[in-house]
Amino acid sequence: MKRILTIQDISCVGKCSLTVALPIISALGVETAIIPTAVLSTHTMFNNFTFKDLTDQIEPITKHWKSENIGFDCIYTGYLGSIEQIDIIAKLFDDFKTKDNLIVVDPAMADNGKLYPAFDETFAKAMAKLCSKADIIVPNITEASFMVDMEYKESYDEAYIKEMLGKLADLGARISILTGVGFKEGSTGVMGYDREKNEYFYYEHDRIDVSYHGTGDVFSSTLVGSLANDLSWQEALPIAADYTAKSIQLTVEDPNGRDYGVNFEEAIPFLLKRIGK
Ligand code: PXL
Repeated sequence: MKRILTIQDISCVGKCSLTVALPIISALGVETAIIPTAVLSTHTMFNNFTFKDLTDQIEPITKHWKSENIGFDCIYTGYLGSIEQIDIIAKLFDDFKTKDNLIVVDPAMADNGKLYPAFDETFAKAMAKLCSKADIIVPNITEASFMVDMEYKESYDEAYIKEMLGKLADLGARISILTGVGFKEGSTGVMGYDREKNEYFYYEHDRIDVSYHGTGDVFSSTLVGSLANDLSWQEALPIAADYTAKSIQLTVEDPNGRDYGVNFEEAIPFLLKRIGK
């Protein structure tokens, strides 16, 4: 069984970050080790959330793992709380990178043209530096625009997206994947670019016109879990996109649905069927 390490906060209520990554990656039959970077009562879109920083735990945890010879097939980072934390995780990448394992960075820090409340442009530049150490990066268009200094656009053409992917590739990762890319009314999708092969891949699907938190985490967790099932990134992208869309659809259809996150739980059977488990 493959073993993934995912590093992100645990928002106790909110259906994002670790409370999404753990169940999804585990459901895909992959061992999921974690480093919780902070404990929050809820995600940061609630008011008055509590926040306990755990940065000082990261190095003791990894030091213990080193002494036990514990390694990982993949390291996947999501929402991170501070530049100090990013610097420590950059060092962790150096310590745990092997010639075969995969580093995936989802620079979860912004959406809909705006940075999340806790972040500023200096943080976005630090995240861009972390992306330069990854094999695969998974920003949305807003996050990419902050990292590569391009104007954020709500409507755009393929040339804009390809320019953005080119600039993301220049950060250093082999594969750059942009989420939330739609070229026509009623559609959205994901476009990836493999820098070494100079290859693009686009997957488009129907857009459900609602916005929930944690959908990026559902997408990235599914991508990472699918890669750990030995799928190529081009095979994994449609699965991650379809599962995220299914989770959104179930949330919209559920009269008792939570508006702070999506119903990824009841979509797990769909995911397993989609991946052939
Ligand atoms: O899903 C991204 C995310 C993760 N963790 C925390 C968040 C958010 C988005 O707002 O606030 C704490």
